[in-house]
Amino acid sequence: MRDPSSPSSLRAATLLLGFGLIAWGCEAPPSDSGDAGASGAEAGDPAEGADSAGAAQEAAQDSAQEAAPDPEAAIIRLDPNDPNLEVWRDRDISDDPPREPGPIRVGSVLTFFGLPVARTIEDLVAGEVEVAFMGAPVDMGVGFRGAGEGPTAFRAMRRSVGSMETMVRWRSELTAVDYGNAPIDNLSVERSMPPIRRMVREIAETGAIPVIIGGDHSIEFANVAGLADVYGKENVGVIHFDAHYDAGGSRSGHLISHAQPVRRLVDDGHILGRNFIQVGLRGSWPGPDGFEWMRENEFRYHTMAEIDRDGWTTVMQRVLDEANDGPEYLHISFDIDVMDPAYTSGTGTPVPGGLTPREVFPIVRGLCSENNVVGFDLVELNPLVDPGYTTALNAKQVVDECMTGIALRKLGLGSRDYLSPLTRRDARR
Ligand SMILES: [Mn+2]
Repeated sequence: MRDPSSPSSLRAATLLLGFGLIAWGCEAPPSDSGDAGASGAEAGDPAEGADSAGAAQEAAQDSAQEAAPDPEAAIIRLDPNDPNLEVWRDRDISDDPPREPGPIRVGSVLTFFGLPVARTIEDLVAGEVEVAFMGAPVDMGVGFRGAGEGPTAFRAMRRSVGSMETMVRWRSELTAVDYGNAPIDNLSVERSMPPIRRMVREIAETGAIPVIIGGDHSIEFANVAGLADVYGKENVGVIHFDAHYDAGGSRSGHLISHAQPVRRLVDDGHILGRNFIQVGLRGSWPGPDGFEWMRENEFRYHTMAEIDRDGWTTVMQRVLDEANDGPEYLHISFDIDVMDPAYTSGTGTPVPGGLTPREVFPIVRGLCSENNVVGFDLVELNPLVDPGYTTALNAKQVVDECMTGIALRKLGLGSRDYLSPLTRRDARR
């Protein structure tokens, strides 16, 4: 064996290191590979005397710092002197008239399902609110505008609620309010996460169920992190309905977008991978790396390929059984693109071959009736590309089915199979 301190060994070691970094860069997202390649090239210079990975990286960093700044790489910073810099952090209720706390009826003003409005935590508590809807109009996580108009489109839908299937009108069974929109920074996904998370936490701390209408799927991070803050990191399960697995790596340096909330939640320790169930995955993303990552983290997932092979009824029972086998509390994150674009073309990243309304409505109603649902989000409704309001109509129905399920559970009728005797052929007299 050669002396490890000899120059040739050093060169071999540093070249290997460089090769290793480049090879790692190939597996990493494209944005990372450039940096890794540059470090590898610099670490390959034996004159730097690198005898370990740490020393090589330090040398690379030193030379990077000494290099003249690249004017094209300059980051334009936020203006710390702008008096409105932090205005996005809090909802402004300073103009509200003095009043007794409690939900406020607002007549024909558009609210989610025509519900009364609540403005403060005190309103939620005084009204003994069980479900608080809120809007999270983030759309820069998609990369183009439109999903941010989701809450507005949702509030504009017809107000009828309830289902003939169960003969339950959830509006009569549950105390629900429109809690308004989260005060996001509509120029920044990153800065929009804290106010959404805080609002979700606020609602959950009163014991109410936050129902968050997006907005793009980046908000799943804030929603689940907010619930984990209240219920505990190991106690919350998530069912992620989506064509995409949304656990992507760095995107041009960004660590949160509509393609990354699941990765952030797991990698940052807000939720355990084994408490995550994915339903409806299809199309070109992820490749093997993404599926390997899910397996390493003990995810459960159900692709459209599984549904095509085994049939929806079978897979639906599997998902319902897995949810019952999960932790005490459940959040459902419903990306409208899990449904086929025939029903939901009004979304940012449609993928053909998705679920039908006939498949989606019973599973959502079943999940919400059999489980202790503590949160629900409906995301990626983009009314700007929704001809005929088809997507908004289906999105509203998905949420309506969950509300019916929650009402069934409260009435002691919580079962995936529950149907009113009046609508069942086998119960006919
Ligand atoms: Mn998604």
